[in-house]
Amino acid sequence: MFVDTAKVYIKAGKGGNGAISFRREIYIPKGGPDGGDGGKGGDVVFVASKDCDTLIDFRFQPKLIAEDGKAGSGQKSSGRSGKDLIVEVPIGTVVKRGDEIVADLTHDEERAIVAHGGDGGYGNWHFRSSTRQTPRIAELGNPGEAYDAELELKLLADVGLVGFPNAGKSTFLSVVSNATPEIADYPFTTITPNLGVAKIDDHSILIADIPGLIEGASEGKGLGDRFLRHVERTKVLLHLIDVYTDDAGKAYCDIRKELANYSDELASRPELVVLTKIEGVDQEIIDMQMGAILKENPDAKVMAISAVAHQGLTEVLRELREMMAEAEPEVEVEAEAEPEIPVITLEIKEQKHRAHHQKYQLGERNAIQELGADEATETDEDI
Ligand SMILES: Nc1nc2c(ncn2[C@@H]2O[C@H](COP(=O)(O)OP(=O)(O)OP(=O)(O)O)[C@@H](O)[C@H]2O)c(=O)[nH]1
Ligand SMILES: [Mg+2]
Repeated sequence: MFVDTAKVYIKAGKGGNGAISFRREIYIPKGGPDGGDGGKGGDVVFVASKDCDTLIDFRFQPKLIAEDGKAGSGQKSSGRSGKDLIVEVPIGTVVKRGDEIVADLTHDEERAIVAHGGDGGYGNWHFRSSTRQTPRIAELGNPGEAYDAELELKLLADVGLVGFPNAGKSTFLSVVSNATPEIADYPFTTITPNLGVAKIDDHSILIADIPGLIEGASEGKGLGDRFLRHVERTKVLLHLIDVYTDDAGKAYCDIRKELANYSDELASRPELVVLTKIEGVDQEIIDMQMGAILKENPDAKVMAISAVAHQGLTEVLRELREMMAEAEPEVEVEAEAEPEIPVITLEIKEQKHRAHHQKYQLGERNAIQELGADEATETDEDI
């Protein structure tokens, strides 16, 4: 089953608590504080994978929770960090938190942290100072990010096929590409999108075939217009019209109206209009239907093909290729710049340390309150 939306709960791990502990060793009656820091909570990380093509798994696993960090312990031991939760998603997955887009994974193996784990708390070893030799305070770990997310799959293709049911969209895809979509002489044969790669003049064109649209699709008629999400990100639309239709001009306008109702952006996408099934049809009829389309839109680019007789296909692919290049001029790829290496100087470390001390200069009572005394991890180690 092809599933292109899912709702999931995402939660990163909580940071481990810092420990309150004091050194207890024979011959050292008053050992100093030695409570270690808590470990960082695990992140929730999404990775796009070409081996994954629907969001169906998330319907069965709606909670994605990364591991918490472990608490610190005595002898300045830091707690172990929580493991990141790595989740594979299809290429083209958009992660939304309300209206905010948290991630949009468009390439194979692209990664995004969709929820950050909380930092671990400092152990009491961090809070020693000349005036406070027995700090009975430690920090709690921070909670990890958590939210309800909406996942949406929007296929990434160069060309999107639109048109009425039976216009010949899947047939076109099957003859120009490696795809093997279902084809039949009844409307709504295609109920889930198909992708195929066509080759033309040493270039590849990724084409998306979606279910047919009908008048009123934007109000839910037929299969509705929700599949248009899969052509939303294409560079060019290929609008197919059956040459046997009564009035190609009206057919053209009906589909244009549905595209406009879906989004202005989609309606303004470069479009190639193509009459299909022209083998065995008089040139007069073809000209008449082309004229009817041009009457509605004098700027329309109109061509004619027969997928069955392999007529006009190369010309259409070449035109699509040119339109794609115009839509997105190819940029010469520059050598990748050296990634900037973050430099942490001793000075920055010192500043961090000082900031922490200042925070707790308020006095032990405040700090303990902040910790919630009973929540602290207390370790006494006797040897
Ligand atoms: N004669 C002729 N028939 C064609 C041609 N292309 C497609 N057909 C026929 O038209 C019918 C519909 O073709 P499909 O490719 O399934 O049409 P579609 O646009 O994908 O239809 P939906 O998936 O229902 O939206 C089938 O019976 C095809 O065999 C063509 O070039 N010539
Ligand atoms: Mg089809």
